[in-house]
Amino acid sequence: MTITITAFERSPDGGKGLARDTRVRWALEEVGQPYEVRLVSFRAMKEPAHLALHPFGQIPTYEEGDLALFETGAIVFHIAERHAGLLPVDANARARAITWMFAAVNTIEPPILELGTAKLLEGDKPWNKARLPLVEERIRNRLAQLSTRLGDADWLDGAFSAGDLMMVSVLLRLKSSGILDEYPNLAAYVARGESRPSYKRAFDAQLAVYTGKPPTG
Ligand code: GTB
Repeated sequence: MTITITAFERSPDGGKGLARDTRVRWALEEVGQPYEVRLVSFRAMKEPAHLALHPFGQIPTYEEGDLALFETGAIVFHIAERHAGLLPVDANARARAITWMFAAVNTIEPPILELGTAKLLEGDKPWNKARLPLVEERIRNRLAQLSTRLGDADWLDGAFSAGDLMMVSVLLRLKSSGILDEYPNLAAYVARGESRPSYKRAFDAQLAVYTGKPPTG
């Protein structure tokens, strides 16, 4: 059955791979599933046809036969459940990998998103100068804890899993802030994720949308 995802017709990040279709593309590449992409404009995202797929009018969505999903955590989990390669077979190890998926979107991602909001949408507010360091501090607290847990391991719990895919995807958003580099083991962890051939294919595919040129790999 054909898998179709949606992505920005024109990503505001200029193809840096920060829009959330990249993590879905990455998961599909990891498990070797081909997929098609339907590009949507900001206007089309708010129209009934897209809202029927995504109640919040966002990308990405995931369609496979009569199944339609939204929310990247749920989409990546679905891919990982249906295809080998992203979740361990052992039941306890599998549960732990799923826990890391939730930790990525529930515990690590929220303060990182707050930083984006504070910088991009609230820069002109009189209280922004006082708020920004507080948001950055919340991120540092979480990164310090995550850094301690990762230690000198390659991945969060044994072999690379959907938990790492989600965590690396979430942390990538911090690269331009410089905060990630304060935690060398986390910076190396993200670089390890980015160096996976499946990530590179996903990255190149989303970049090709922006440049209009087909991926070279
Ligand atoms: N919780 C949802 C999920 O994980 O699927 C969040 C989905 C979401 O935020 N989608 C964004 C969207 O559709 C695109 S990824 N936004 C349009 C809208 O809400 O109207 C977020 C994103 C957007 C842009 C950049 N960027 O330019 O760097 C990075 C990330």
